Amino acid sequence: MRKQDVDYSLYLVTDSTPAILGTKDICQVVEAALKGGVTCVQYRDKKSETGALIETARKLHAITKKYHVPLLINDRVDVALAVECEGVHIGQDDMTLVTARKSLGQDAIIGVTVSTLEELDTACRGGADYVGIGTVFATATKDDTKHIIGIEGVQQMLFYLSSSRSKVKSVCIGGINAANASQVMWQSMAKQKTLDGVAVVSAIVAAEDPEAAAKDLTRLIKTPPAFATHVKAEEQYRSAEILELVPEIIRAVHEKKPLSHNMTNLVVQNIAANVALNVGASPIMANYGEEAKDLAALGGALVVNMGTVTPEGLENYLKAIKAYNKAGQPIVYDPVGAGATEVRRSATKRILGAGYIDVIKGNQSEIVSCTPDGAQLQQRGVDSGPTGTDYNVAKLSSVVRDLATLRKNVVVMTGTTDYVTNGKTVYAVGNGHEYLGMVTGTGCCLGTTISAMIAAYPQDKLAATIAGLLHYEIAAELAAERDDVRGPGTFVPAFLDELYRIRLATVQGDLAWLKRAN
Ligand code: 3NM
Ligand code: MG
Repeated sequence: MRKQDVDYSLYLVTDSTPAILGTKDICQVVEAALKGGVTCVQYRDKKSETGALIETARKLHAITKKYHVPLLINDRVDVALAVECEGVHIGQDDMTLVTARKSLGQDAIIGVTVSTLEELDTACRGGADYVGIGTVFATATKDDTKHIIGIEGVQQMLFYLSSSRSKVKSVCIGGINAANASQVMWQSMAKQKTLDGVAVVSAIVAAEDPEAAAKDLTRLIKTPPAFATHVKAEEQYRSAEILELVPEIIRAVHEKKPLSHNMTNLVVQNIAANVALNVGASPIMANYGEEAKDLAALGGALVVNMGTVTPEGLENYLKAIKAYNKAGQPIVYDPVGAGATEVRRSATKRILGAGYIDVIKGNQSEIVSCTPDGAQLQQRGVDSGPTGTDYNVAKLSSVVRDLATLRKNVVVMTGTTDYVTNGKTVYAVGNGHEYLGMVTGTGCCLGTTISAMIAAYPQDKLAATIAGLLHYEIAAELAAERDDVRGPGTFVPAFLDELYRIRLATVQGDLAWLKRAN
């Protein structure tokens, strides 16, 4: 087998410790895994003596050869030489790539563990055949992991490989299993460059049936996750084209009456439920994560609103996100006050790391706090802008665009002008009224409105999000202008009226309200 032709798609790393291998026989596990579809095997044993290592490696090589799959040895060039297997995998604390290459020659496969861009660069320049990118998620299998890099970290590495037109192959490692494999493959993609595969230890070695586990993983890494099916990443509209879709989207909400499942804060539950009803959705305010599985099956959308986050609440959000991702139903995340406290910053990280979010909606500082380098930014209160930063329109546009590109989703940054993008064009929406800022919960209710739109119109979440913004903000304008509205207090009931009236008018074909879109 030529080393350039090696298939890294399901890369098994072995572990001989009782905690993972149990009482199973390592050779039987590897053979079962190969039957299940494993395409590359690394023998990793940090404890055994050299003699025993060589003996086991020899047996494993006899097995992998039958399946035409390469066997690599972790760290030990001497063992690889002794058994004449296909190569080695070296970590950052092991012997250098140059030394290993000298000993093994050009035809050997040499892989290197990388967790920073610097290490990746060194590995590429040094002639690595592939890199093992990690640690993606915290894992009990390796207790001395240095960096947990998340899917975002993997994506940065792929971005580098793509930009440098590198031919070095890549797999990622750390906490990969059947629940996240397809998501990791899809979400880490950068500039059309995908991982060549995933590397797993416990997902196969600790499995009761390693063959079935490998089969399952083989299928999952080739299948896009449920939530990816409706993403039109390439979509780009002229503004007028989006406006043409708006009535269709509002009608879809009216006809489907989608579930809007709100996990929201105590302040806004009542008004959010009323807003959902009047835009035509069916609201449920359910903060208990265990319910999410059943609710996700009803075909609606989830709103995760971090307004009054608690440790228990956070665990509930994470459960619900997993359930909605699994069902392929959309999620809106409202990172209320994301930068205000350490608790919220870390909650945001966990929420964004827990799964795929279809739409992130927040004010300037909240959106900035969701960006990889914005996590440091301090925020004064839940409604303030980023401090010490002079954000002009160009900067705001690039912040939302970069975040949407990174997340492969839709990002909405609200303000006097709202910015919406799926990572391509940034659309500015200038509608709304100052009364929205004088009543509590109106930002949160926009998240609820968007959830109704994307649940009813999942085939185009960008257009659905913009439809939600226009419906919502034009209703505010119409309400504020009414004679019976004399301030923020009388505004609230009038606003609910106008949300309702816009929906009915649209269903009846009266689109006069939409002429106010700007
Ligand atoms: N290397 P599991 S993480 C062997 O980050 C190894 O370099 C890692 O085990 C790294 O698939 C890891 O059971 C263990 O999470 C991965
Ligand atoms: Mg090592």
